[in-house]
Amino acid sequence: MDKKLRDDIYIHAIEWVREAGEVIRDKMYGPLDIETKSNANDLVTKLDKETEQFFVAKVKSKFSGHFIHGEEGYGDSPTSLDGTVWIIDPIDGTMNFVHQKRNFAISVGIYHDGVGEIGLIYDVMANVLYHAKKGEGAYKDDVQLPSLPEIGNINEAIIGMNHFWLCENKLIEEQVMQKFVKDIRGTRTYGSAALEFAYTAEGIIDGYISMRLSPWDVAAGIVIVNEVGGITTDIDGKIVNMLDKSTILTCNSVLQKKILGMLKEGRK
Ligand code: 2AM
Ligand code: CA
Repeated sequence: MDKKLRDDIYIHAIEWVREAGEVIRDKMYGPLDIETKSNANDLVTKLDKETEQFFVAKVKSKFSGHFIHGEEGYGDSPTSLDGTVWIIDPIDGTMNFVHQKRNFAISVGIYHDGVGEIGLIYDVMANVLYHAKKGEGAYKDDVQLPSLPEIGNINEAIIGMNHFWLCENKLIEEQVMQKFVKDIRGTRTYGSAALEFAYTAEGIIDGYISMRLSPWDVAAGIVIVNEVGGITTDIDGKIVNMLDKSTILTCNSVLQKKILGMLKEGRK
């Protein structure tokens, strides 16, 4: 992608993410019109929808040839990654947004012909922006993030994951998941995949694993983690498909091999 064009897209994307965050902070204590989607705990609010509509309007007015792949379906729902595609989660961690009023993020990944070029994860309540352009490093606000810690033993690793995967896991034997949790140093559950990617990039957790995420949960995070030398695949070690749901493991490459090896033993 042309560097000048990418810089222009990046500047606008950051401006819109901050503007959307401000609107969310203003409106979040008003009526949220909470609905459920795939199950009783899969929540969506008026602000998820309005925020996505805001991005669709902004992107289409400034970059009319770009496509939008957004969680709430107001974009183009593209069937290919040809061209420039904005992969947007207007609120990642909606349960946190509704119940906790913190620990949710706006996640924007911008891909060109399938390559992740820009990643933005905005922690709305903390007013902290994690951002990266491919090949130019990852930043937390103005501070460049160093390369990931070279932790190579899983017994020193803190891994983000949802406890849900210990009780109902269609892909990995529960006993193997339990052994994994016992063998690592600790788990953390933040409830926002995007923030868990950002924390992995920051090195405050050593990785993040999930058995089911959507492209908008991970698109920005993959770009940011790449820039600090991390790697993201599905739990079989395959590249993540940005047009479909997927399992996810993100961490440094040494841990990745060890964790994939452990999980393979329990693969159903
Ligand atoms: P969301 O809040 O945008 O729905 C919670 O552990 C993480 O998983 C959040 O990033 C959440 O994103 C995502 N998530 C929740 N339910 C999901 C589902 N049914 N499919 C895919 N991702 C989901
Ligand atoms: Ca969401």
